[in-house]
Amino acid sequence: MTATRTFTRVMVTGGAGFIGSNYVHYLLERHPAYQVVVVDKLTYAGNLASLADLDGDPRYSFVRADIADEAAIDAAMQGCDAVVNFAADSHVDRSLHDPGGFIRTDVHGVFVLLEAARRHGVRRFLQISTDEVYGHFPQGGESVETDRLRPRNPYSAAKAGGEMMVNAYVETHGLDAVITRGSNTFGPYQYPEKFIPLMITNALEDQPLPIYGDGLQRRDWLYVRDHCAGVDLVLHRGATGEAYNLGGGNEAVNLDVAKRILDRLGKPHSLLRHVGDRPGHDRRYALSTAKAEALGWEPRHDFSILLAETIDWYAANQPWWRAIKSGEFADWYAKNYAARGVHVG
Ligand code: NAD
Ligand code: TDX
Repeated sequence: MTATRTFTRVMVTGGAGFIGSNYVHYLLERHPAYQVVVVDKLTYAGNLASLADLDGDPRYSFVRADIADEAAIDAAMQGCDAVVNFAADSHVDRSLHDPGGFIRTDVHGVFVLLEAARRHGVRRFLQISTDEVYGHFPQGGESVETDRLRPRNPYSAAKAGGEMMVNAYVETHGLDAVITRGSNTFGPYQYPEKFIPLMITNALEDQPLPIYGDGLQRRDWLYVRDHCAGVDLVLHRGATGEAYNLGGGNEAVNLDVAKRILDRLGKPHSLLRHVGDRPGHDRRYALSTAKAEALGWEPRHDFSILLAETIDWYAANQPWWRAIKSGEFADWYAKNYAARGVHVG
């Protein structure tokens, strides 16, 4: 029987991002006596609007800092007994343009957090990792936690590097750390560079939906709240030094997902545009989740309902994503998509 831990003050790094902000809400709902310290650099992907409802809540505080800044992290970690690290450069396409930034945050930043956690006697460290560390599994079957890591792009290589550093601190310093490897996550507050929110928001704007290559790549979709529930369970009950897969059990072909989005919004399939493929594009990810389920994780598998809810959220919350799309995003879109043959502007 695995013991359930409790904490008083949890540092959530990257808490202004997509999954991190959903997790901060989840954590305070599930554990109303906890304090949460959000540490976030507020890169293009960080958005305090996603946490605005917590302003004034005495349990919540926010520190703007880079996880690679030793002094700032040292100060922010005072009094924290757990750290959950969501902070990362997280978009594969951006790692093809600027891999250096990914090494700084996803490898070096993890090291800075681990060092601080060791010095402060943090009782539990949870590193948020990804199914991409396994590399792709094109022929059917599922990755299990003991499989060799074979990352195939700079993002996933950096995430695998972060995992290695976590393992080093478990082995050499006895740090109580755990790892989760989530699959493709979707839901409210996701930056619209990622596939599902990009397809939804482009459709709402009557813009073309860029499909990389043949569009027959497969992803396993995990609803963000299920991802948060898995993270929370592993934080409280995971065994030291172990990694846990968190997959949604919703394997789908990209092109089909895009068509479902168009159908829900009543938009024509003629908006689909096959464009130049992503270099080194992983064809398929799939995770065995038996280990997390043995711990008590129960994801809600109904992709149709959850995708429809997500589409409706983006349709109802247009100011949230329109503010993003009018800013830094426009430069990113021109840089990434013009090179793939999309007419931009
Ligand atoms: P996101 O890009 O939406 O958010 C990342 C957050 O981290 C942002 O708030 C950003 O400002 C912050 N950040 C970036 N660099 C930082 C730094 N150096 N210091 C402090 N803060 C920094 O990412 P997401 O999709 O919410 O992903 C969160 C985590 O989950 C990442 O570690 C990612 O690798 C992992 N993950 C994501 C998915 C997915 O499908 N989105 C799936 C599996 C795992
Ligand atoms: O414009 C697009 N067209 C397209 O066909 C984009 C942005 C994506 N795609 C394809 C590429 C992938 O096969 O859709 C699929 C999903 O792409 P992304 O949303 O970029 O996700 P992916 O590369 O699969 O990585 C995601 O899952 C693992 C997250 O971004 C990572 O942070 C996570 O670790």
